[in-house]
Amino acid sequence: MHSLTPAAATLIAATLVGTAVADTTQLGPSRYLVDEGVTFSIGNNGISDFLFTWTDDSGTITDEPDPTLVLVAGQTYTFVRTTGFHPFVICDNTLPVSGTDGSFMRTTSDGAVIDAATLQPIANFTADPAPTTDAIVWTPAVGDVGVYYFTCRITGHLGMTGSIEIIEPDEPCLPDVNNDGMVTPADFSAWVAAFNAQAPECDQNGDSTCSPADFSAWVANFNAGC
Ligand SMILES: [Ca+2]
Ligand SMILES: [Ca+2]
Ligand SMILES: [Ca+2]
Ligand SMILES: [Cu+2]
Repeated sequence: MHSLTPAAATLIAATLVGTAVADTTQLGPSRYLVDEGVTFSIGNNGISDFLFTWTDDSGTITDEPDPTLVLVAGQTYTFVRTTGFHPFVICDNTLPVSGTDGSFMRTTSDGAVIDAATLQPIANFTADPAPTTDAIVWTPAVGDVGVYYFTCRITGHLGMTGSIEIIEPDEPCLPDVNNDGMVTPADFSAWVAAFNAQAPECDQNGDSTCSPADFSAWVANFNAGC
């Protein structure tokens, strides 16, 4: 059987340039892709906005007013209210709203309409205000892909509204052999280890076998990035 040494791996990896994969990507004004599960700490600005703060490998976003959150099915997101009043609820796309990213407005003051749009069971999709610790913990499934809204359950607080979009997960990132969320030269050593162990991660060309052909496939996948 062919075998590669870590020294050879280091030599080859030194010639490669990696691409980091962020957890939070700002897609536009008030629009954020958050592709790994995080905890959103949610304050508020009067009766105008919920203010979102979260931290991940990309850094910290602080007090973002009513962002549109693009979230990935299969990840677990936690929503915690950190200030008083203003129960935070997550609704489906039957909630009547107008506006766009960062400036959505609920267009109904009918509590029955809000409740009918709130995801079920309502108690699980309501984050009560502090000082409780009544977080929403949501792991949307692939079947949940679509558009949602969050809003304040207090009927007159129309401006405390924003959007959540659930998207399908990306294809697995093949060249990220060590599965640390980044494509770096360290993945070459990891690929060599997988090759020598005949581990599933060795297969970079999708033919379900681990062979020397997967070396050039790994290089191509690495250069393509994720
Ligand atoms: Ca607002
Ligand atoms: Ca990696
Ligand atoms: Ca293969
Ligand atoms: Cu409110």
